This record gives sequence, C-alpha cells and structure tokens, in this order.
Amino acid sequence: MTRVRAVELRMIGLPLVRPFRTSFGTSTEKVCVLARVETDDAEGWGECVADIEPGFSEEFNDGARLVMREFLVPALFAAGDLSPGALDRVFAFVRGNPMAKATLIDAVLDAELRASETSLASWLGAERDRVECGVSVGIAPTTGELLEQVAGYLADGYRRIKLKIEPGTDVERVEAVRAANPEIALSVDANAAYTLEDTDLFRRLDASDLLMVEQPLHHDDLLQHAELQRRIRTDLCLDESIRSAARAEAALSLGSCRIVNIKQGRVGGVPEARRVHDIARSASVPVWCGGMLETGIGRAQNLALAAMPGFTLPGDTSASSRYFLDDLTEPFEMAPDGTMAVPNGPGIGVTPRPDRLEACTLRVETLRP
Ligand code: NPG
Repeated sequence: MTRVRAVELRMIGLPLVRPFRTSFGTSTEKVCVLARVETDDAEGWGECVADIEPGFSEEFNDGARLVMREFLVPALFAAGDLSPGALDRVFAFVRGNPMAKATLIDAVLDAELRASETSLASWLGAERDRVECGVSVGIAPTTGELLEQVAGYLADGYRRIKLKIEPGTDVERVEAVRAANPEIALSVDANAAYTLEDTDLFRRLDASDLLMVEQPLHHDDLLQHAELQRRIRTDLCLDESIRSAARAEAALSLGSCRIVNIKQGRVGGVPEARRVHDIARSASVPVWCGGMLETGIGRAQNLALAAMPGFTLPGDTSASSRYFLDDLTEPFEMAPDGTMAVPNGPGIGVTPRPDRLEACTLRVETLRP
C-alpha cells in the first residue's frame, strides 16, 4: 500500500538528430510530458507518449497534461492508499485517454517497484537480459538517401529495418531497399495511410518478402484489416488499432493481424501492455515492442517489456543516439551485435540526469493534495 504525496508534471523538449517523417507528419523535436510521483516510500517516473499534435492518436501533449492535472491526479490523491494494480479502477471514470493514464500508472508502478527494490523487468517476468533491436526509418527525401540511411543502420548492427511508407513513396522504395539487401529482416509501416482499394499495391509488396506490413488501413479499424489479411500473403501487424487488451483480443479473433505491435502508452500503461502480451501469447501470435521516440525514461520501460517471452521479434527499441545527441538519462547503447541490455535496477532502473532535465524543461508544475 502506498500513498501519492505529490505529482510533478514537466513538459520537456529535445531536438531529434534528424527529422522523422511518417505518413501523418514530420517531427524535428521530441516534446512530451514527464510525470514524477512522490509516494510515502519512493519516487517514480512516467513518460507520456503523446506528441505535439493529435496526428498518431487523438491524444496530444497539452491535452494529456490537462487530463492529468484536472482529472487523473486529483483522483490519485483522493484514492488515498493504493494497492498495486488499483489504478485502472481509480481512472475508469475518465473514458479513453490511455496515454495520459499510462503516464501516471507507470510512474506509480515505478515508485512501488523502487520501494520494494524490484526491477520492472523481473516484475514482468522478463526472461532475457538483452533484447534485439530494430530501427524505424522515416520517409527519406530520395531513394538514394533512404538506401544510405538503411546502410548506416545495418552497419550499426540493427537486426530489423522498418520503412515508413505513404501513398506514392512505397513499392519502388521497398523494392530498392530489398534489392540492395536481399537477406535482411525488412518491414513497412503505413500509419493508416491506405484503404482496401490499395489491395493490389499490397499484393505487389508480397514479392518483397517482408516480415510484416504494419497498420496499412484506418487507425481504428479491425474488419477491413481482416479482409486485407485474407487477400495478401504477408503478415499484417496492428499498431494504432490496438488500444487495449480487449481490442487485441477482438483483432486476433477477427483475423485482423498475425503480429501485434505493443506500445505500453497506447494501451494505457505497462500492466495493460502485459495483458496484451498474454493474450497474444496464448494465441501463439508474436508481439514486438513499438517505439514513440521515447527519451531514456520510456525507453527503459520498453526494454523491460521487450524482454518478456512473447516478444519474439526485434522492436523499435533503438539506441539513444538514433534519436538524440544527448538523452535525458544516461544513453542507451546498442552492442555491435544489435542487442541492448535490459535495465535491472529497481523500478525502470534509470532516472533523468538532473542537469539534462533542467536544460530540457519547457514548463513544470507540482501538484499536491
Ligand atoms: O524508434 O521510437 C522509435 C520510432 C518508431 O516508427 C516509430 N514510431 O508509428 O510507430 C510509429 C512511430 C511513431 C513515432 C508514432 C512517434 C507516434 C509518434
């Protein structure tokens, strides 16, 4: 049992090493809300995966901050003594808003685990101390630049390349990367940019022997993905459409995908992500850990998740240097063999470096009961 004494909400901003372009927009900096909770026994950290604009999902930074400040944090204070795992119920009066909820759920969980000197990875039943890393490559200005970037990431050791695609910048690019790299594990991510009318395009992609096609259709759809999956050979993977364990169950029973991308923030926190993992595992469906350009705080959580037994494909868990010149925490480094160590200290195992935290802070407020 623990009581939350204070919550600090901090908006931070870090420049990205190169612009990251997807079918829904271009990011040049990482801006997000960090929550630091103080309990009776410890402090804990959570990172909100919402972005500046509501492009990936309807949540966005300022909205998520308000939902936390006006609704979730007061509910946390009013709840008094919390037993682990009780937060889903405490927050149930707020519909949706999984990213805002995840930030606080993960921060309280981190504090609880730090207090009991347990690592997040061991709490999750992680079975590995290193995980395989993939990298997500944004839409490049030209095919030549894309090939160059891919070659650089392969030289770094990344074990799976994921190409962002959008209508007009898809089949030829993928074919060029495949021709230059016949053996690599290659996938594509459309971020919901296509419709069923594009079935022929996906049939052409079948020839590139992709590991998966991620979220080709509408961001909230399950039925049309099931139809597309029947029409093509390549495995579909869902990301945006999987907003909870219940949606994951529905997707698997409808045949909407054969692989699931798990992002803890998109499903409402690490405990719900674990439930998605368990559902997929009992259906023998492979999962992998997605990324949302997290700082070291979110990256530490992702690595712990990615070490669970059902995470059998490399995730978007890249090294800090793929995103930032100087991360908020000590940088996460990938070994030349394309693997990264899972943090094993109490909780998420890392904290922001105080000087970096200060330098990256755009605004901060502390809430108390
Ligand atoms: O390596 O963290 C990473 C980025 C992986 O492609 C990636 N993320 O659609 O999955 C996505 C995309 C994303 C990034 C989505 C930022 C939303 C925000």
